[in-house]
Amino acid sequence: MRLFLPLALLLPAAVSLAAEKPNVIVIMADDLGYGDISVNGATALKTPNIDRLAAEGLRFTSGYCSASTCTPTRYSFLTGNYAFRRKGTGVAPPNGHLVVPPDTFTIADIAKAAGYRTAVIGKWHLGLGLQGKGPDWNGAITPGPREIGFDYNFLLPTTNDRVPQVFVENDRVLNLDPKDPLWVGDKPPAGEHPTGISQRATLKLDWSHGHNGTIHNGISRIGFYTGGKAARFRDEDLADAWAAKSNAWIEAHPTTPFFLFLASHDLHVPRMPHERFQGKSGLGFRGDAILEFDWQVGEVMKTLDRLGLAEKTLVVLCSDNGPVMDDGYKDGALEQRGDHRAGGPFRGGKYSVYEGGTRTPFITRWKGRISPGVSHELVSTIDLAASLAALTGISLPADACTDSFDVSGALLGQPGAKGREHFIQQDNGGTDNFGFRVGDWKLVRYETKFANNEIVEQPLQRTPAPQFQLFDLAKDPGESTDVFAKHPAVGEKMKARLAALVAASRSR
Ligand code: NG6
Ligand code: CA
Repeated sequence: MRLFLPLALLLPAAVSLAAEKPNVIVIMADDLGYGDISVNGATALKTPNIDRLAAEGLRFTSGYCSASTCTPTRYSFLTGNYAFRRKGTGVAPPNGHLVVPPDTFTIADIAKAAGYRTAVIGKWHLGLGLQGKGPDWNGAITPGPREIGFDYNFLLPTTNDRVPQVFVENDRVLNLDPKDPLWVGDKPPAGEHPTGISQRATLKLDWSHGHNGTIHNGISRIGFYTGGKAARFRDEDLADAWAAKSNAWIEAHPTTPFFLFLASHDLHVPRMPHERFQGKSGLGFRGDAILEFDWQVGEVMKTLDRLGLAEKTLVVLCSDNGPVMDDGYKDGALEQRGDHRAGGPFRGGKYSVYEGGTRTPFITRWKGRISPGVSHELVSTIDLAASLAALTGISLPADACTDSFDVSGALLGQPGAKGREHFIQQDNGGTDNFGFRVGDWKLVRYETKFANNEIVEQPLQRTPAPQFQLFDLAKDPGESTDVFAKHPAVGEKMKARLAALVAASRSR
């Protein structure tokens, strides 16, 4: 009896939870450019699964990640805070500590507060372990995702051009033999240790810059490691691992609402797709990795269809930054690109605050709830936290998600619903270079007076640039004509507004 009463009282809530609150899957690609998918105009290759997602959902023409490198975008997606507000959120090194403080109220905490089960599967690249210590590779690797709201995690701990090539499941290196401990360092170990410099002739994928440390699977990396031989994976098998783990996790409890952050490693370097995708795009391994990513999207959709969950699940497809060709390995991306334009109509790519650095594929699908179409509203991965809170009826603590706006109406394509009014784009860490979009105006601010990777279809460049530039994206989406001198009042106003938003502790 005593048990019966609370259960009976809980029932209506549980029923309405299942009826109202969608499962949420955020599929984040790595270095996928706006123009890399056929639904956004690519013709050199086809992405049928992503195209189907778009045909059944909403495709955004102004969907952004918040930074043009990986770690700051992911930090902001999880926390709803601009990464430039917190030091140490630039690209994380192999032994980096967890850059999200465990007391942060994250998007995973929002999902948990709403009664969801939560998981992150795929590339992490936000550091693990305590500040000053980093990950204890041979012990319990905490704090990590479990300390910031994820019930389950299956990770590539850094990014695959950085060491080590092992999976972390929850807080342990998977399949680690204690008799063969894993050592990770930023200097080579004492004694004979083959690297991309000493054994360059043996590599199956040669490096072009950096990436000449420890060799694993014929590919040299950033950083050094020894041991953990039984735990090491093959680069070619990463996508299969993400698909298998995601499907298994979804299938384990399909009736409890869930939040899954599925972070693919495609198409980050070293691009080493599975053999069944190699050579299939005709654009080299970069194009083949796009096909592999598209396949992963298809696998998730198949699972949702099989379990009858497509009508109960909001799928968000996005990228962590814009495209890059040669990012450190000689994989032929530049030479074999043909007519393919990875950034679509936009200028700049990864590392850039021009549009191509952050304006990336962005698609939402919730069958039966989102009317298929195209949206020109401005939305960003940083808004997913506040939007999820709104969708699930969770009120945000005042000091949480300080730069995340509730754009849930725009994400669901509700008539008249608006996206953001303004948006700050950053490159890596720091408060140097910004893009700032207000309506169709775009201010570019280079404290460094150098633009990074402004022409994606060339080797990485650092080009001298004026400190401030203004573009009218309505007329000039490719940011080719600086109109600051023509519209000084607009430019000055945006300079001041950007400076104020950067100096403030929040924008929400
Ligand atoms: C850069 C690396 C690049 C890539 C990037 C991070 C060199 C020369 N370049 O420092 O290869 O790893 O960091 O990419 O080492 S991200 O998508 O994870 O942010
Ligand atoms: Ca990236």
